[in-house]
Amino acid sequence: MSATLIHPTETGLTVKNCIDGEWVGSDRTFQSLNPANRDHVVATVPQTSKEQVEAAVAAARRAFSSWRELSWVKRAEYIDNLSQLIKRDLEQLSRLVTIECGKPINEGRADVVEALHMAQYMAGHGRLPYGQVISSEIAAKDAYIIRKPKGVVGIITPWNFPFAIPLWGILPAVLGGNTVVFKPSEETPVMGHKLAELFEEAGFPAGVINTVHGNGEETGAAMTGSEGVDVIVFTGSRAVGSLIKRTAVAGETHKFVATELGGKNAVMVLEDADLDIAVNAGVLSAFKTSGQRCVSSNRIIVDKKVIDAYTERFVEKVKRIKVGDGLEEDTFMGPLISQEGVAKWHHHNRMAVEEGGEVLVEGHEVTDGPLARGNFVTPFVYRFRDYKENTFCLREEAFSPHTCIIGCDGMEDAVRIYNDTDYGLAMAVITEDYRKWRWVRDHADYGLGYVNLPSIGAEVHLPFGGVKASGNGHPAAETALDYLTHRVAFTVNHAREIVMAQGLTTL
Ligand code: UN1
Repeated sequence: MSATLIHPTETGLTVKNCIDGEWVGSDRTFQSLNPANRDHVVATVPQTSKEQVEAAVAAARRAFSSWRELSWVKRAEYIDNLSQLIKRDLEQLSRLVTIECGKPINEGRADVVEALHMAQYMAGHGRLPYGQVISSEIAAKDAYIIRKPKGVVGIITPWNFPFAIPLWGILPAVLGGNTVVFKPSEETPVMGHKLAELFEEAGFPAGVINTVHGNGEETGAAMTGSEGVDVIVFTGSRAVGSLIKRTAVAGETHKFVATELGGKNAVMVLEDADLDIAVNAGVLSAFKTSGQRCVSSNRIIVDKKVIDAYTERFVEKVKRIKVGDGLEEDTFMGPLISQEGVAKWHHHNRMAVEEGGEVLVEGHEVTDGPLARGNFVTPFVYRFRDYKENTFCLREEAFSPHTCIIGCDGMEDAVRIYNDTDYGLAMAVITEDYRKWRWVRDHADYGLGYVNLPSIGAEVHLPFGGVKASGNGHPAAETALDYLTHRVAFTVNHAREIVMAQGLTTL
């Protein structure tokens, strides 16, 4: 375990809102605490009121008319500027990710690298076609499908990828000609502030990307309720996502909401699996980011023919996990984000025991030694040799290092168990048999599927999203341009008379 928990240089940063190019505070503030050491205040942050949110929305609306006039290539050049700044600051930004959200430094870097990839991808996209030319029934007509911006996009993002996930929405939005109001998670405002500083340095004109800080109840609700917002892109919990879906679009026909919510993901280990890959995939899926990815797996569904061998090797590996300060390169699991996260982890563990799970690794909260002032817990692993339906522990997302090995009878049973939740985000199947993974591919419900890999680790040029309660079918990253722009039809007649399609007569 770590002996150093003081992160001496990054203390007491001041975070501001950026509205219409002006850096402004608020009369109310809150603090961002280091999850590895709650005595360390990383920043003081404005709590943004409804009026300030409306000012940001108005600024975005004003900026929209000139921003949409620019070419896609020109808008992409601002994004290219941003990618160069991210590269320049990569180490410093990665360290800040680790300090503010607790992820070990290799994951802090991966977050910033993933953001960089999104910037590179969108910068390149500016030179791709933004529409299609389509043949008409009438030879003298040319028809086009072109993309047009939707207007003002509100983007609300989570703390667990505080640098990458905002760019999954912001960059396609601005490339498409929209303007943005961005609310970073209240757990990771410093990373939101860093993004806002880089947007300014990259030269984005005032008002194109406005950043407001604050909680969901006041600031988030003001954004989703604002009449001036045309699209809401939300990544976060199922509870908040369904609240937004119910309230944001009520009575406002123009407003569109894209939600990216949780998962109760799984790794399925079939009887022919390579057990080295299966164990590794299980550990990475369950415990990377301390289980705090929406694609983390709380379930490892293992064929009963190999469950004993699997369990032994899995537990042995889990016991070697190093929990500690994320700034130490060999730390595998950092702290949970908050004390609420720790309480939720305890609750899920208690429910697993109450519902009959056989505990294999008794996780504990670290309450003494140098980690005691952080939100540190160790992995919790349990087993159900036979699947138990209608449980809390096997159906509800724990978002923490809490995972269950579940026995199954063959491939079809594995998929039946996998599908038995409200969610459908990420799954992995471990098998050497190409017929089996193809069957799983076609019968499991998911937005991100993997073979001989963990359920985590998606790349930005793929759609990121889920089915069922995991979202509303509008994935982020690769796919976001689709719903952040309108695809409009545009038809031009080149003849000297009007000839109608479908054989319609004219006078
Ligand atoms: C999340 O799970 O909250 O696929 C985002 C991954 C990362 C993104 C995860 N690229 O694991």
